[in-house]
Amino acid sequence: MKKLNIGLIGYGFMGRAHSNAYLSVGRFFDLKYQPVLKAVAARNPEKIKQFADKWEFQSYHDDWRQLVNDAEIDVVDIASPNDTHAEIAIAAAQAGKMILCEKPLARNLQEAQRMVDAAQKAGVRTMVWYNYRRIPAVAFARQLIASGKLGRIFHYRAKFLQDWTMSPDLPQGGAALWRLDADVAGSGVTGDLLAHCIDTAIWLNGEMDSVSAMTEIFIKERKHNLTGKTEKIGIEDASAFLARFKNGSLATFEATRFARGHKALYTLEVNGQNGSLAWDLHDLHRLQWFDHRDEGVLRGWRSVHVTDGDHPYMANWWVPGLAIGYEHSFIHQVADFVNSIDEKAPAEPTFESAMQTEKVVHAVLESAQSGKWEKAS
Ligand code: SOE
Repeated sequence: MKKLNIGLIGYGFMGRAHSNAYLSVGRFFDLKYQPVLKAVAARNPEKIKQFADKWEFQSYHDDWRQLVNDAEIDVVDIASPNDTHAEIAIAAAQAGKMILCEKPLARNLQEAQRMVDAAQKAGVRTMVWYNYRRIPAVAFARQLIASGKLGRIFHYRAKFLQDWTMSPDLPQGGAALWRLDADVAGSGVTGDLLAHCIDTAIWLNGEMDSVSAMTEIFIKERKHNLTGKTEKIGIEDASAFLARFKNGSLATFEATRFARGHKALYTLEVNGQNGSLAWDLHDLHRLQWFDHRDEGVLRGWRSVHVTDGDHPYMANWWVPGLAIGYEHSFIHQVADFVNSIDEKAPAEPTFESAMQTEKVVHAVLESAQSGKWEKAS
């Protein structure tokens, strides 16, 4: 089988999720190319060596430019903090590489557009790691909606709740806490958490027309790990918005890092003319389904265990009834990307289609400032 040489940038939480996916995918999926962990790059020379050894990368660099300019690398995979995405992606496009990039695509709309332009100019394949699309129950929800089973959609409802930043003693900045530093992250929960909800929503229910949002920074200052000084916080701790979709449906979205007791509660619900569906990340292998066309006396919510060979991706795993988890969504995304190479249709979302999510994120932040409804596409 032909090899696909991967050059990964970043060794954090996502560096591990992606490395695991490249190593596992060929054992479970029939692939046109076999990913090879060719090189990994990050700033800290010691840590990157340890990471390369642990995950069996063939080489490592403490400067991502060496990896991007290596003629043997086919795919540059950006799993480093948000402030690095644009510079690396543009250099990778100019070097003619395929590019995978962690979400959100960039810190803001302008940076994201420059990435899209560079990739289009170079004619290179791209994909953004919105992994929740590849959870079998979520992919199954998409099949049900696309088949028309729900009929006309009236409502979409999503939330992503966490509580890990509630302590005022938690500092901002540096390796593990760059998500709290506005210069690095771009935005707070809007780009970090709502971006997932928006990506899934657009995929399931089409484009959004307009949004009306509110955001809040509950803790206004935190010590900065890099300067040692107490500095202003520029990222929102909570963000909620109302949306109108182009198909006429109404929606509510909420994300926060201040929902005490919740660690990563991503839930979504869709209500249509004939039925409704609901999904919860804490029970990710189940899809709740209600069909109004059922016989009246038997009508009720069904909890479908999405582990059958007929369910999306599941034929590649165990026997019916045995569940898979979070990390598998990344494996599915690699499988889809690798098998899209040489095909006309790209694996979604590409940089270009992820701009729809970037536009909504931008509109949400604008609306929270202006206090007005803002166009989202
Ligand atoms: C933040 O805590 C975070 O890790 C996000 O950055 C991820 O994208 C999300 O999937 C889980 O939460």
